[in-house]
Parts: sequence; C-alpha cells; structure tokens
Amino acid sequence: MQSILIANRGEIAIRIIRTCREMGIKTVAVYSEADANSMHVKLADRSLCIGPPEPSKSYLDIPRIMSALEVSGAEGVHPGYGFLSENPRFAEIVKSSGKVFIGPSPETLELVGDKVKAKEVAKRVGIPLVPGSDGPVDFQKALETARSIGYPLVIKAAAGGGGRGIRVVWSEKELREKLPLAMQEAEASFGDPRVYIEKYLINPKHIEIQVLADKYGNVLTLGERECSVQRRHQKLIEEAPSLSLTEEKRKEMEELVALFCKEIGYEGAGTVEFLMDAEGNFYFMEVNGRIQVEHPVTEMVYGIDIVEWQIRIARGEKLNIKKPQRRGYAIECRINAEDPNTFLPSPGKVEELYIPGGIGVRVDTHLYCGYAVPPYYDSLLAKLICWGETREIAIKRALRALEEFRIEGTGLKTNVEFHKRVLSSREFQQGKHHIRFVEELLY
Ligand code: MV4
Repeated sequence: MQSILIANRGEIAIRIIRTCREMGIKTVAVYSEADANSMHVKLADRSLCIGPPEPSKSYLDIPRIMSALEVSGAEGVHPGYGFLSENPRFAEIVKSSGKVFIGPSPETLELVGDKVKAKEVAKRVGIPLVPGSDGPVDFQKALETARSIGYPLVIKAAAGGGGRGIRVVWSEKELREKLPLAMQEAEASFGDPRVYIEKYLINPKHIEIQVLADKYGNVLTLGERECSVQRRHQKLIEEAPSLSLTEEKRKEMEELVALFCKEIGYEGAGTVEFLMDAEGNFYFMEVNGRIQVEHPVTEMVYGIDIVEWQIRIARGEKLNIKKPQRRGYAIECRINAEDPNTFLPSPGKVEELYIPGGIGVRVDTHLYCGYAVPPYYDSLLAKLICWGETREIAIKRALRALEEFRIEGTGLKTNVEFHKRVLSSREFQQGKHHIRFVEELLY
C-alpha cells in the first residue's frame, strides 16, 4: 500500500497521517467545505473536497468518498472512528472496487453490528452474559423473561449500540408501555425493530479489552481500558490499566476475548466492551470494530502503535510479535468545546492556544491558533494523555498539564476545569467511580 485515503477529519485524521508518514505511505485527506482550513487538510500529501458541511453530504456520503478514492488512486481507506467506520456496506463497496478497507471484513462488521448475534457468539465461547432474553423478544417473550429475571431491566435495540436505543424499565406496567415504543423507535432509528432485554446492572464500571487480530488467526490482546467517567454515553476520561482488575481477572477476560475473535475470524483492531459490578463480575456488552478515540492510553502503557498494526494487518502482514510488557498507567482527558455548565457544544475561533508538553505527556489535537472550530461535527478539540509509573503520578501529571493548557477564543468554551475537578476528586483517585459518577459529582 503506497497511498491511503483517510475518510475522516479532526484529530483522528491527523493521528492516521502521522503513522502513514512514519511508514512511508502517502496520504489523501478528504474534507467538507466547513473543513477547508482544517489541519488534516494541510498535513496530508493531497486533499480533496468532497462536499458541503453536513456529514450526510460529505463524510457519510459513500458515493462521494468512493469518487475521491478513484480520483486519488489511493489503494487503501482508513475510516477512523464514527462516520463510516463500522458500516458493512461501505467496507463491502471499498473491497469490491479493488481497494483495501483498513478494518474488519464486511461480514464481521455486519455480525458485531447485530448485538443479538454478537451476544450469541459471546455465549458460545463462554463469555458471561447479563441474565436476559436469549435473542430478540416479542411482547409475550418479554413478559415471560421479565418474570424470571425481575426488575429493573433494560430494553436494547439489536441494531443499537454505544448507548443508542437503550431504555431502563422498573416495573411490568412500564414494560408493557415501553416495549412497543422501543420497537417502533428501533425500527425508525435503525430500520430494524428487534429488541432484547437484560437485567439492569446498577452502577457498574465500563471496562473494554483492546484486541488486534490478523488474517491468519493470530490474536493479540492489549489489556483493558476503563472508561467509567462519561456523561450521556460520551466518554470523558479513560485509563489503562483499571484499578478494578487483578492480573488474574485481566488474563481471564483477555483469553475470552481472544476466543471470541478466533471464533468469528476477526481481523483488524477491535474492542470488546464489558460492564463490571462491584463484586468484580464482568458481563459482555458489545464489540466495536474500529479504532477508538481512547486507543492512546493502550498505546502508552504497551508501547505499541495500534494504527500501524491496523495498516500492517490490512496489507496482509502477520501479527508476529510477542505481547509487549505493560508499563505504568495512562489517563486520557477528552478536551471538548462545550459549555461547562450546560455541556452544550460551544464552538468558536481559537485565538490563544498553548498546548502542554513535557515528560509523559501526549496531546492529540487538530487545533492551531486562528482555527475556527466548525459547529457541524463532534466537539472533541484535543486528547490529553498522561503517563506515569504509578496511577498517582499519572493523575498529578495530568493535573499539571491541564494547568498549562490554554484554549481561548470568542465563543469558545472548554471542559478543562471539569477535568481538574474529576482528577482531584477522592472517588476518582481511589478508583471508586462508576458510570454514574459524573451525575453524582455534579448534582
Ligand atoms: C447496560 C447497563 C446496565 N445494565 N446493560 C450503554 C451503552 C452500551 N454499550 C451498554 N450500556 C449499558 N448497558 C445492562 N444490562 C448500563 C449501560 C450504560 C452504560 C454503559 C457503559 C458506559 C456508560 C453507560 C451509561 C448508561 C448506561
């Protein structure tokens, strides 16, 4: 592969360009009219405008991306995260046009995109599941399952994921009301009315295992990330390793994830998501078939370039490395353009910028002084990732780096102060936080 088109924008497009450069691979950026002045456009070897600002007419528009791919002559496509990254139709179209999709096969994306099918595979290989319906439910089956597992429970859309299409139900009365609504909503949002139910876990932790797998059945797991600091399914802080896992539990989860990947012939980078209760029981949630926003924390503790391995796997190389030694602790803070009180997006022009640095500090960002943050896309401005020999050192270093960070501009607000508050809190420092921590911290 001599040239790769990056079907994305922002910090992840730059992240991919950097690895391509180091590998001697030329890059092609695509951009919307709102992104003409974006950093990824300036950094790529070549850039092509693909349409208007709205994602549906640019970064999500398959024909426009395919035209750019044809025109550019690039041999591969890296989809980044979000946008088309887990779209099996896009992966199939790229493949049938004779190009390389840097990610799992269309069949795998189809399978893991179906939460019911993914759960079936998890069950087959012995991964613990939350008690619930085996497969999709109709009204009758839902009531039966609910009577055997009890309340509270959650209704989830088979085609949902990442928190989309999930409802908590506390009583049979509520189930009778909400089930038809959930099915209608699933049909309207995903074109698939199938829903399933699970016992609702109270205040769990979100733990995910990173995996790399090649075309030849070699699977390498790279430990976990804990992503419990989130608000409305938007992760805000991620770290590796998690204080909540013993080496023994980590090994058990990694072995199960490797079995899952081998069972379905998984290829590329991926993440298997779990919830963990206060007793340390873990339960399968879903699989993400893409590079994730929070991948740098794994890179920092394992000393490995995950994007490099995505590309090497896609071009047919063997994953012939032994598992790297994990070292120390890494914490990522997502710096968003949002109002600190309302959490609403707050884009604007960057007029003053100072990016922290120094030992153990990595910042992945597309910001530069004078850049106008467009209002059309997610509000991620920068990822601050700090490493330390111990978790305490990583936290202190992150607080030091947050103190250095300066992002100022008219209309531009950030959540830098929010991060200082979380990192200074006793719950976070003791690792006692769970997925409802932010709500409890703020209210
Ligand atoms: C759950 C749950 C509690 N019990 N399933 C939301 C995202 C999706 N990946 C799974 N999600 C949840 N599933 C059961 N049986 C609570 C959540 C959940 C959640 C999970 C991870 C991180 C943040 C969350 C926020 C709200 C709900």
